[in-house]
Amino acid sequence: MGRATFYVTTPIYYVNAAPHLGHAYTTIAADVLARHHRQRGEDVFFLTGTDEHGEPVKLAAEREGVTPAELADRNFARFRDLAPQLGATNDFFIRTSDAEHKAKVQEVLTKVKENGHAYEGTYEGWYCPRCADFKTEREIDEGNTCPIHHIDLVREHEHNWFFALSSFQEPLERLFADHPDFVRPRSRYNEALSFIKAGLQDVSLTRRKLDWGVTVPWDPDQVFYVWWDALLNYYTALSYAEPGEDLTARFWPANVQLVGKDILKFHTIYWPALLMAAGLPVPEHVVVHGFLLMDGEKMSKSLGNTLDPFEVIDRFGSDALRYYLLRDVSFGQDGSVSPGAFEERYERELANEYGNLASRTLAMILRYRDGVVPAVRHDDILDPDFDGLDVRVAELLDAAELTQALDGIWACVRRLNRYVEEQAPWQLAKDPAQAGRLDTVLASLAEGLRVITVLLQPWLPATAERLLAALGSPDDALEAARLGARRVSTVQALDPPLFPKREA
Ligand code: ME8
Repeated sequence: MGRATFYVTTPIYYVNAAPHLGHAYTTIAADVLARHHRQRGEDVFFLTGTDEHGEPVKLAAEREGVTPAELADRNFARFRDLAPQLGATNDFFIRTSDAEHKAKVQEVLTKVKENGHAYEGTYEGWYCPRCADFKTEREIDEGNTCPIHHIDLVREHEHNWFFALSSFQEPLERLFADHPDFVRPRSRYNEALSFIKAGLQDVSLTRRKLDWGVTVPWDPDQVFYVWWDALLNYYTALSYAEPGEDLTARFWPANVQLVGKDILKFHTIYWPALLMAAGLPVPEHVVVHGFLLMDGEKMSKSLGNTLDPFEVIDRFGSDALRYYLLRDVSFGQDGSVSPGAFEERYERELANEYGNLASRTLAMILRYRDGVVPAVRHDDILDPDFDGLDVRVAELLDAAELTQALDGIWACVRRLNRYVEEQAPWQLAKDPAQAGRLDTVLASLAEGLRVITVLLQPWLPATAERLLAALGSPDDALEAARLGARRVSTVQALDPPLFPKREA
């Protein structure tokens, strides 16, 4: 049997403006999962990219006086470059303007039509051009406004091809019944299911009014409705991401598709229905996270109150940003973020709790044992906290509990700090009769630090690489994340420290 595979995706971001912290958030979360599954030795594929078609991009281009293609070319690069700056290890970056993507979209959607799920009809209803969303009655705010963008909805009347979404009512209900973890967390599963239960209406498959998109092969005056084109990226990318190799059979269906709650309907309802219509398997899990809030409002390009992730990374490094976002905002929920809260966590947790623990541990081993870690077994007193931690972290990440998993590891960072205070190695060092005890304490600190650092690697990859190197034990596989699983022999000092003090 081959290695287990793991395919994780982020939404593809609209190129109508520059990336902001909200986009960084999803990409970081996906990267944590990708890195964790690589630590398990799995064959991982991690996809992100840009959504370049449709009204959101076309309207933004008009406002800026450029063509949609020019706007896309300018902005896609900023999303592409953001990923590595976040420390994200995506295996491919898809653009929906890629010729291979467009051809594959045409192929799949033609199949949907051949399978009898498309028909011609007239759409009449409310539409949000920013969401590119045909709103149902229950998704409309007072005065016919968009609940996400707070702008007036447009009354659309157009003759299109339709996708027979309503005929997937029963198959979707069955999917949800058979796979209670198809959508995570549970509250989002319930939200999606109640949307289905309220009765599904057919949706436009194509748009006649728009020319910025993938041409409909059987009706070349039209383009496909941008959401179908966009959703299919998760599938099309596999066919051309690797030159000369089609990865579809290896990685489809996706294991985890991460999305923000704003696009729940598309990913938990439209997307599985489309795949069924095309005769393709549906993803294993759609994981829906909440919004990062600033001053209580959703941060978004159209609201204009964005916080620049590039700036945060410049000052504090990407690990600090990754840590802060996943620690401070309980994954799945909405949560406020602020520069003040960021700086506080940086100081108290990263610099003092973890950074100092690392510096002290290495400094004491250097001072008291010339940098050689005593070859003795770790202190049993740590076992209750460390035993099974690797398994708990893996289980929590399997359940998309990214914050809880991090919290669990952090409890052990704090445990080691208490251990230092309790054992007071600087006192033991004064008494030659306590040399054996000091050996145990130093070996336990080095080993504990190594284990938590391996476990923290998905959140703090650059830090983990540095610290594991300083500990002389670079192996960051998950199976190394147990006390005694690897030997730390000699250590080196860390200069500069892991999380240096910054000016406020
Ligand atoms: O919706 N908090 O693109 P988009 C947390 N192109 N996450 C946020 C966020 C916030 N304040 N703001 C944005 C689109 N996000 C479509 C998707 S997929 C086939 C097509 C993240 O540029 C979150 O993941 O508006 C959200 O779902 C996504 O960015 C929306 O990005």
